[in-house]
This record gives sequence, C-alpha cells and structure tokens, in this order.
Amino acid sequence: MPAFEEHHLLEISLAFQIYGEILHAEPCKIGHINETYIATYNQGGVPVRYIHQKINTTVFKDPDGVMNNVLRVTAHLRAKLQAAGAADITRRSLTVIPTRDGRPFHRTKTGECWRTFVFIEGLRTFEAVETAKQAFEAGRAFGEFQQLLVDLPGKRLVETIPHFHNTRRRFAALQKAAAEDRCNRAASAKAEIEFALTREKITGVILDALAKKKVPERITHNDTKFNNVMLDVKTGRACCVVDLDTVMPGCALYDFGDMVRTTTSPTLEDELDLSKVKMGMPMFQALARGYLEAAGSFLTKNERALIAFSGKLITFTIGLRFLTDYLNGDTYFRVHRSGHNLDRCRTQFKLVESIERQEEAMQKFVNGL
Ligand code: GN1
Ligand code: MG
Repeated sequence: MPAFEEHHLLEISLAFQIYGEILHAEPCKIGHINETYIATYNQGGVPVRYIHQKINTTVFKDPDGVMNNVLRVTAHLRAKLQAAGAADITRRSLTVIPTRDGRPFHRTKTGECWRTFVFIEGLRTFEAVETAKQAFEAGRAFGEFQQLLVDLPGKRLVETIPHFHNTRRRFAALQKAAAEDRCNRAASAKAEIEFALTREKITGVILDALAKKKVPERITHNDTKFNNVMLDVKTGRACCVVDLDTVMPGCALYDFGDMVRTTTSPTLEDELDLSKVKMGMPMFQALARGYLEAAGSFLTKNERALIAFSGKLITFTIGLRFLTDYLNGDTYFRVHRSGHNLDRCRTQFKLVESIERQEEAMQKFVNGL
C-alpha cells in the first residue's frame, strides 16, 4: 500500500494554478509534521516539478495565519533579492502557487489543507552535516534570512504555534507526562526523566532576558534544523531556506541554538550509537562564522553573550519534547519504529552533555569573532 493515493493527489493538483497535467508524485520523507509530495507535471511537453504539501492542522491550528505569514515573508524576501539585483530569485526563496480561485491553500471537502510550491531544481538537503563548509553555509543562510526580515513591513506576524520555544512550558509538559505516565513508559525512560529534571534551572534564562527586554524580539525562523536549508548540488552553497511554517516573532538565539543542535554533531537526530554523538568544535566554529557573517550586523551584545548557551538550551528543549511525546504515546512527532522518540531524546541529551563540557570554549570562540 503506498503512503498516499495517486487519485487523491490528482484531485488536489487540479485545485492549483498549474499549467499542465500531473504525471506522477512521490512522497518526500523529510520532516516529522507535514506530508510532502514531489509531483511531476507535463507542461507544454516539458516535465516541471512542484511540491504539494498537506498542512498538519492538528499542529498548525490556524492554516490561514500560517499561509498569510508565508506569503508576506516570501514576498518580502523576493523584493529584497530583486532590489539587490540577485540572480536566480525563484531558487533563492520559496514561491507559493495559488489555487485556481486565488487562495494560498486549498481546503478539501473533508477539511484537509493543501498548498503548493515551485520545486527548486538542482538543490538538495542533508539529514546530517558532512563538512565544516556545510555548517558555515547553514549559519550564513539562516543569518541572512533573519537579516532580510529585519525590516518586514506591516503588523506583527501571527504566532503560528504560541509559546513554541518556551522551555519552561516544555519542562512543565514533561513533568505532567511523567507524572501521568498514560502509556506506562516512564519506567523505560527513568534515566532520561532524571536527566531532564536536574536541569530545570536553565529553562528560564532566555525567557527572562526576553521578558526584561535584555534580548529583543525578532522575526525568526524557529525551525533551523540543517535539513531546512537547501544547498546547491554543484557549488555546495546554501541557496534557499525552507519550512516557513514557524516563521514568527521569536528570539534569534533560538534559531542559532537549533543550528548548533543539528550541525555540530556528525550524527542523525535518532542515532543509536551514542558514542558517536558529539559537539564538534570545528563544526561549531564554522557555523558561528557563517552565522555572524550575516547576522553580526544586527545582533546585540546580550544576544552574543548567550550564543553558546542557546545551543545547549535548544538541544535540551527538543530533547524534552521528544521525551514528552514518547511518554504521551507518540502523538506529535511522526515515528518510524517503536521507541523512536526515546531514541531521539537520548541523542539530544547526549549532545547536551557534550555541549556542557565545551560551552565555555564555544563562547570564548564567539567572543573573539
Ligand atoms: C519538527 O517537521 P520538522 O522536522 O520540520 C518540529 C521542530 C523540531 C523538529 C525536530 C512544528 O520539525 O520543532 O525541532 O521536528 N516542528 C514543529 O526534528 O513542531
Ligand atoms: Mg519544520
């Protein structure tokens, strides 16, 4: 049984302003939340590809708000790139294809929400970093993304998932899940629960700095994992940042933290051999250089001072979320094997330990840039 029904996708494809007929579609396995397909169309005798994506509306409860943000952000990026005389603009930012009646997404009779993007040819993503150059490119791409959005006009973007990186709330959610132990799994995650509970004191550091306005609110990506930056196959340069559902008001440090989580260890997010999970200093240095090359122009002193800490905090926070989902019965992140969320949590916590050991040296390096 395929993971999707071709017929269903045919029906979806007809809803969008695409000039051609769909030939075939393949599911794309990237991401734990939305469902993504790469579809090939015959357009005037030439095969042209598009992305169709079903928005997970259990997670994104306000798809209108999400798409409104995405349209504003992509239009702004396009305008800035155009003004700078950049080449290849449709490869540098996502392009939303509207529905035949001019909407940013299509709602089916059963309530599914589908959207379509131009597929960008000649780019690819990686699940794990292979070279320091890639880490540098990821840092530069997300830094540039933040920098281009500094002057986004109009009202505040919608918070597509309120309190998304609120570590205090994520910590409380874990405490609740562990206490309720609905699926009888707490015993199998005793060490991980313990690991989490002993680190409560770090949960409020950035939240308090934000509340006291020591660190500013900015427009941020909020899901800066390495597989959300597309690299040019030929040059290896970062070309386009994708997965814009959580672009919203946030903290630049959370973006940097998630880059540390996903680019400094050579391992996958669900690596089973924990001895391989390590924060690699050369990778961190390349990442920080790339990020500061683009974001150095606007970051404040207080933000810079928390750069290394942010890597630890976000890795810890995502670990908390995997652990909570494991205890709650895997209702949020898509899983592909039993215990998958616990495996993911273990990898995150192992990385937290590695960062803890090197945090001072990491910050020292950043201070010297
Ligand atoms: C989810 O679906 P994906 O992989 O882009 C999650 C992120 C997590 C990430 C962990 C909306 O992102 O917050 O960091 O998994 N996205 C949402 O891999 O919760
Ligand atoms: Mg995502």
